[in-house]
Amino acid sequence: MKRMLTTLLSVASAGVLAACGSGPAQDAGPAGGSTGGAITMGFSQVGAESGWRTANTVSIQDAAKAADVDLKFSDANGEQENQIAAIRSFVQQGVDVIAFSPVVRTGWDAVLLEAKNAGIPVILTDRAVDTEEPDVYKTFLGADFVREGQWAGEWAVKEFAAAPAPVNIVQLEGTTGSDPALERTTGFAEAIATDPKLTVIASQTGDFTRSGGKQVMEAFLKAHPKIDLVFAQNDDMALGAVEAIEAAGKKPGQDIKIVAIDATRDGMQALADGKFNYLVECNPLLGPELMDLAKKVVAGESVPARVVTEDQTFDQQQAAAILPERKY
Ligand code: GYE
Repeated sequence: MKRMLTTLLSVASAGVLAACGSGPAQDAGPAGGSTGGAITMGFSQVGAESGWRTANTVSIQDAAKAADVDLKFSDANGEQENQIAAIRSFVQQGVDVIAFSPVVRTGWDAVLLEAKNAGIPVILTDRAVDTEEPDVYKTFLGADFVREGQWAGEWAVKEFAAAPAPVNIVQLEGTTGSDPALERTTGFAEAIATDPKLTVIASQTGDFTRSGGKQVMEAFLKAHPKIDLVFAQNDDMALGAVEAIEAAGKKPGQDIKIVAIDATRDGMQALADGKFNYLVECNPLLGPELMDLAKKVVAGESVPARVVTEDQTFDQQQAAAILPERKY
């Protein structure tokens, strides 16, 4: 399947836009919560699988209040069918705009067409979908996941430049079929292909959770006597891997190196402590920019078809320096 949006129309930095205005101080709460405001947004969140996700949810709820957006927030607990049901209910309620972070990339055509036929604009937040249907969403706000994977791979190539062959890598993948898992795998593979000495000897999903990362890493440690590097597709799985490596009597960051993606506070702490070796950031603070795009879409203004967030990378020294001011 071909991804519908290929044009990069604008680059914007999420999380830096200051939201203004003061909405009612009610809690958006879990499923069905409502803040009362100028426009109504139905938002379907993936779940609460990671530190990144929690920071993302807080950002969206806070930004809705600040922007006077009446937010109907629904948590899908990692299930696509829950997201489809939530979106259907937003259509029935006649919200002004629907936003969602799709748990996986495929299987959205029917519900996206229902929203389109009801005249309700949709904004993809954080993750993309695969669809052949035209005009079923207005914009996609989120990071460049291929680039994130490439950054992790480029660091690995440099880090092991002088090491003897082979360099054995194990990969902890995110949720199977999700946009970030697919694209981070692609980007990482592309980058390490520049040095044939680096090989991914095992790759399995840890579902973006700490317990998943720990379990998979325990199995990898049993099956593979020589592991040089863990590439974890998010911080939580890398933190789970740290637990598994320590339980096996080895030193994470030294005996087995770790590169991960997200750069949340817990990840940054592990990097500053020398348990991780490198982090690629994925900014979860999408709320202010999402509210801004939603207001424009509802007002009939044109918005870029793709809004890419800006991310950076951190080594151990940079992590120690930035930690005191890291908010998420
Ligand atoms: O990296 C991971 C989360 O979609 C970018 O989902 C997001 C990813 C993030 O569970 O921690």
